[in-house]
Amino acid sequence: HDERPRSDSHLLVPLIDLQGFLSGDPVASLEASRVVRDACRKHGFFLVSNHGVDCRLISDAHHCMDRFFGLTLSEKQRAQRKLWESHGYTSSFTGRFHSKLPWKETLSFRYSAEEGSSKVVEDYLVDAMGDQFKQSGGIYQEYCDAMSTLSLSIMELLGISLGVGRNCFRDFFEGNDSIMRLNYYPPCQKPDMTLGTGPHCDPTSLTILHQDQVGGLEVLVDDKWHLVLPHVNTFVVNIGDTFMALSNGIYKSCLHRAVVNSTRTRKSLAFFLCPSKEKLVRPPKELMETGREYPDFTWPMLLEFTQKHYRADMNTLQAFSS
Ligand code: AKG
Repeated sequence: HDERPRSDSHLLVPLIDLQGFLSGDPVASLEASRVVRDACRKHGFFLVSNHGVDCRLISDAHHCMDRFFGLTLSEKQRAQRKLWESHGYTSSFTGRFHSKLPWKETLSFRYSAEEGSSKVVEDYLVDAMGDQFKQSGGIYQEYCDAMSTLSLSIMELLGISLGVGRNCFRDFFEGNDSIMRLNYYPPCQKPDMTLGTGPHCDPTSLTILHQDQVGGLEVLVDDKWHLVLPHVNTFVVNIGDTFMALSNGIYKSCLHRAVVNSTRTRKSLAFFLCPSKEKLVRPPKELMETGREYPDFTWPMLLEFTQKHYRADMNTLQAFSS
């Protein structure tokens, strides 16, 4: 699906103003759940504004990325990701990897909303990078806390929109064990020859992405790539495979990718909501009246399958379920 040329159209992703929903306004909530339902049945992508996340925190999180990715390679490699781990630093530019790897550097870490894990992000960064990353660690800890809170509110909205009640999915993701990824895409002299992030569906449950103003996120809808234009102080939200299974296939997890450009570095912050490890992914019974699309599984089972068998031209969730 990564045929050239790059997309010249953009996707009309609905923008949901969350203010009314978050303050409990029933009319605004009904309208928001209707818009979410339409978008999630079609492609699983929508935007949220007035989400309650401090814009200062978002800009601090972007500045900390400049700080980390501006280090020398050997400094960044102190956090080098190990094979089969989802956490740590990766780079397409170290020469150790295959040239087909995407054109980017990433730093990923685990976030836990469980009691007693209130400093897991901060501790990880200080452990990997030393005390000079204490401040960045604190900022990413706060950012992930805000993402976890926002994703639980969005879970309420998804529950309402699917007619299973406000708390159904919210309760399921309390104590979530999630992943945060910082994506850093340097300019590329031949942007048409590569991709920043290759085409994939997120295996996780819900992604909350903040992209800077450069733009480059694309979604495949009706066999065509469409740009998702950046909006200030707005998050891109999308359904992942785990939530697609939880909704018994009613809500879609959709292929997306990121392209690069020849002049500007692009950055994005992706928070991937995941259930805690032992939770059984099984749709609520109201959504299974006409049968089941997928067997029960736990998130680590799907993660392991995706890491071992991922192919851009394959529907991972379907392959995992068959
Ligand atoms: C990912 O990190 O999985 C993405 O899809 C990133 C998309 C982007 O950078 O816009």
